[in-house]
Amino acid sequence: MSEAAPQLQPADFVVVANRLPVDRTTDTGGAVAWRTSPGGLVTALEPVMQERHGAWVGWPGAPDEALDPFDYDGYHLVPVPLSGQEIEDYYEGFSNGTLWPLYHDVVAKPEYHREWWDAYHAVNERFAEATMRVAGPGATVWVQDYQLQLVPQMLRRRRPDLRIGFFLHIPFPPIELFQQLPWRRQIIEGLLGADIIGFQTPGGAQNFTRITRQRLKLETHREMITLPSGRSARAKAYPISIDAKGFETLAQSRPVQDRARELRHELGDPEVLFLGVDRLDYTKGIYHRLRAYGELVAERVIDPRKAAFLQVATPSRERVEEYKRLRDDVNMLVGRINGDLGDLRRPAITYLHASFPRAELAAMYTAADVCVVTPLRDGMNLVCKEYVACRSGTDGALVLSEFAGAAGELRQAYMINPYDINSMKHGMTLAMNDTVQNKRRRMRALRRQVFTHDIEAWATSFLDDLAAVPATTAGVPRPGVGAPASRTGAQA
Ligand code: ADQ
Repeated sequence: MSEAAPQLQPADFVVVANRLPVDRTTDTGGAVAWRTSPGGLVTALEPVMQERHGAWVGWPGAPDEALDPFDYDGYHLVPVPLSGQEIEDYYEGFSNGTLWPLYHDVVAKPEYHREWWDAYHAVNERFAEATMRVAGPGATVWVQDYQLQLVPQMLRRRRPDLRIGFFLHIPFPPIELFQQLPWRRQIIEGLLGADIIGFQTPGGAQNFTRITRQRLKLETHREMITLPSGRSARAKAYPISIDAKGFETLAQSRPVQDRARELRHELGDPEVLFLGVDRLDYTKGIYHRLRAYGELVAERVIDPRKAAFLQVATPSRERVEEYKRLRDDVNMLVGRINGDLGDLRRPAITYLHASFPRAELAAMYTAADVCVVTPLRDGMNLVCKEYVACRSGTDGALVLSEFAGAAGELRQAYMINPYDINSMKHGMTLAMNDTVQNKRRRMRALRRQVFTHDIEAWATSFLDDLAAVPATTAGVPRPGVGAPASRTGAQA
């Protein structure tokens, strides 16, 4: 799929993300090629990339790999290399051992290490450098997620002509938690380098605005934050979504419909099929959910001869300690529940620790009567939206945690508090036993929301807002938050 392109033309639209949107494949003859990695972000941005002469800056996914930029599917890919040590310190360390738990309500304990921070800073500089080189005069740059929060400011210092957007895919925590971070001031100033800072929920945007007001003493008015230079930054919610139509079409296809029937059969043709689909992450509440289900089975509220629970979990961040522990805990819990409660014909819970192709996921969503989504905290959560998109028969029931960003939109779900095991048990029971009429009414409302607010609408609303930011003259420095903290008098 990829063609070599040594001559790199300046791009008018640049996406900057930790990972490139492609995976490397090697065929049987040893030839290397690149394949688009599945994901909503790529799907949504590809048309814009192709139209606007785009470039995507990101890490190719393997250590110590210095690759030249190349053309792919009508846009540029600009690989940023990371050493093995940087993967440990910047990615597994600061991104996933410090920021991830801190931003998810400290559901695991964040670790603060100066060498992790140093690597985070250095890698952010490298991303900013690579972006600066590929972005044409006055280009639009869209920086993605928590791994790259310093990039907006670093970029603005180097290239005041750029329009810079930033989107945070995970929650932004309340000030009471955020202020634990030894490098809190640098992170806030890093983000303020953007013209628009996008969050999943209004709550996240408000947390951020409040911090700039209270700790940096900046003036704010609703979404707008005025910087000492006079420039404004806007903190606003843009709830991300999925390619709803794409999922629906896939789910309605003959092979997926057949596979859904086959799946139910393989699971013993249960009367009720529960489903959980997650990355194996401690924020997703997998352990809590399975415990609640185990209790329902133990109490015979659910009869394991009539019901089945399919839980699939993609392996994730396996070198990070907390994730290894979770993997063991879930294995042990499933073993215990099945040992105590399953029978020869059917385990109470079928647990698959693996990643599946999109079509197989669509078959699972199609097959499941109840989808159980119970994060302790989640920026948005796309699984619940994918499930809804696949239910074109307007049947099925969604059990959803109040702590998922999606809860703000999917109000007709069976809402639960994942910290309250009784609430979870009640939600699952209600979803299972509710009248067909009620379920349909709820599902119709959920589907309306997901189909009218899909990934394309998300990207368009962010990019339209960014395009409306007053243009700057290429090459003429425009005032920014590049000012050191002392000049702003800021003390975060
Ligand atoms: P994630 O934490 O990865 O994303 P989520 O939004 O649920 O969480 O997305 C997971 C994706 O992985 C879904 O598209 C799902 O289909 C897929 N997936 C899950 N299990 C799988 C399996 N076993 N095999 C194959 N695919 C699987 C972060 C934030 C979220 C936010 C997204 C997007 O944590 O809150 O919604 O970014 O912004």
